[in-house]
Amino acid sequence: MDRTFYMGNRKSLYDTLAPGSMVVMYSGHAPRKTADEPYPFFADRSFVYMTGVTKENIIFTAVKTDSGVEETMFILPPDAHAERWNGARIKAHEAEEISGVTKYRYVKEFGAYLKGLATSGKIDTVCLDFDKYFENEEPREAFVLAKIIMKEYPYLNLKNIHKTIANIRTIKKPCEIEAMRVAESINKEGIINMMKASKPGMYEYQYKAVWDYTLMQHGVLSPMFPSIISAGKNNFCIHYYDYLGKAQDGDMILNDVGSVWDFCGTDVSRGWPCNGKFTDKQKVLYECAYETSNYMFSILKPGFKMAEVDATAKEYNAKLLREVGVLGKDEDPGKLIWHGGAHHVGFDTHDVVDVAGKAIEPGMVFCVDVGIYCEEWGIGFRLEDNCLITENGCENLSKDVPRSIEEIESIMA
Ligand SMILES: [Mn+2]
Repeated sequence: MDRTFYMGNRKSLYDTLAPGSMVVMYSGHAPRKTADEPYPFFADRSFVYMTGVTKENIIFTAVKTDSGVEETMFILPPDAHAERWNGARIKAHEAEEISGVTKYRYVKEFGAYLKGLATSGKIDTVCLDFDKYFENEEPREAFVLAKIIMKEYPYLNLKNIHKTIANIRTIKKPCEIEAMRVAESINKEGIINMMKASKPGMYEYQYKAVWDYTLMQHGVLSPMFPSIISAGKNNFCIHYYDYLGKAQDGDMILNDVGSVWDFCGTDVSRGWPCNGKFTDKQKVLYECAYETSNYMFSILKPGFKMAEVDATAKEYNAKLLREVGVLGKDEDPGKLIWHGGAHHVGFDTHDVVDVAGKAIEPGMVFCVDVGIYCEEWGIGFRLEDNCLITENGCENLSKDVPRSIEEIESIMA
């Protein structure tokens, strides 16, 4: 991404703030895994969305006054010993090239910098991304700072900018869409490679190896999210990560995977018979999912209520399943349809967006996920694509990943 993207994102944030506001954002730190080994570091995605910087323990601040906005990034100081072991730390000119932020200090100066501002009368509000997901999670840096501010500078207001950032992240910029297109082309290659390699007796981890290999060949060192790749009855676990099962002749393979490019993620699911030939029962169920997905892409457009996407897909899918006699007239569709999946994708797989109660708008990208799980027949799979909303309708960004029975069978022949 060009730095003008990050500068534009920050400007959108500043436009929502009153003079006297100070923004503080953290890249985060990796939790400890075991012994002296931390988990691999993964920078906070809102921090990356605003700065492009992906290094650990970096702080970004912006102070808005009547005369403008002053941005400062706090980086780690040079440390020959630490850098010999763990690699070079980011330098000011490198961070400037990426982010467009021009003023730099070292992290250890942050406390004094904050004190100077807090006691100068220049700021009255500190704006933090209070991002909390799990009840018992370790408090993120924003919560730690908030505690300090309440104790040391109780006259300052605290403002939560989580929803504001989510709102800015909701509509994708053209460069994000272009990055997603690159990721989708890698998805296509990876999924076709898995389809071509597929055969009875193949282990789930062998499918995963094909997928990971394809991504690595494109310099995508890690997929967007932990890949879900399963065979047969394991497909009935929606978030399955064991990879130890073996495809038996007649099994369906399910995968729910996504590549990423320039931080922009994708999330695509396909299902196929491991032997390359759909049985009659697999065809009946697959056609229902396929028709439902096609129907959704034919109706989604600006103005459609976001909250109704999943319900509409479920209703249509249930209608088809009833028509073919798989679902009884009075049976609950929940028997076969276990989930929706209309989540937005972007810098996060389940993207941080603000769409509650809102209508669909151009530039939104979300998944259309149609899953059918028929335990009685031992067949479960999902068909998930990435829907970009356009001015007049929508576009299926993952349409080139084989979707129809004919396409899948001909690739696997
Ligand atoms: Mn999904």
